[in-house]
Amino acid sequence: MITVYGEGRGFRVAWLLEEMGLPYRLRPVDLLGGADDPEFLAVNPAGFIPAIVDGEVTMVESIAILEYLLARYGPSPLAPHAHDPAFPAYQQFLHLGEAGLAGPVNAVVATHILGPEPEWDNCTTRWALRTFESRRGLVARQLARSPFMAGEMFTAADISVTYALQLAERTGNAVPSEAERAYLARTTGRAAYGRAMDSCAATKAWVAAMAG
Ligand SMILES: N[C@@H](CCC(=O)N[C@@H](CS)C(=O)NCC(=O)O)C(=O)O
Repeated sequence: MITVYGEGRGFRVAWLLEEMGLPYRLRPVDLLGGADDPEFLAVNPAGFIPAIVDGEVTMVESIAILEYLLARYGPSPLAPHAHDPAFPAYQQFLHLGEAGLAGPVNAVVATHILGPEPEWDNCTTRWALRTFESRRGLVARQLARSPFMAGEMFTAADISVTYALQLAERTGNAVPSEAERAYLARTTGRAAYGRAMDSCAATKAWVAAMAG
């Protein structure tokens, strides 16, 4: 049984596990509560989420975890083979979803959570948002060409990018374009997305609270 520690980007992991039909349990981690959590810190002494424990394997970094699960428990249509024409775009957008999109948004979100309001607008947060927007342009270009990041088929790259676009929208850092909205409807309309949302109680509560 795979244990997923923490939601946030752990949602990506839960979604993939649901897509692949692999059993898992979600172990909540309260990052903001500041509570001592020795069991979690023994898994990830760096104290960030998500982390997984799969038997002898302990891992962090959501995209690396997706790649691990696909490689160890695949093959899966969610990860095109290296010689598949969809592979380069798959690999690029799988990583761009974190390195180019969600990562920069993190700088803005963390500043808002941790810093006093007069410090929210600074050169680092402005840089982070410009970085996010420029990479978002690559997503827009891809959506003008194909329904999913790697082409005609839904892949783990869409799990990565969907999470990033949702993070930016939910934290008030982006308003989805019409093409992004249609894309998000395609990706989040999947049954596995709904099951992941059901198992990620904190994410579900956050989204419900936002919907009013
Ligand atoms: N690149 C990492 C980012 C992980 C990350 O920033 N996680 C956030 C919550 S989603 C977190 O734990 N922040 C608190 C911290 O970094 O101490 C990944 O994709 O897993």
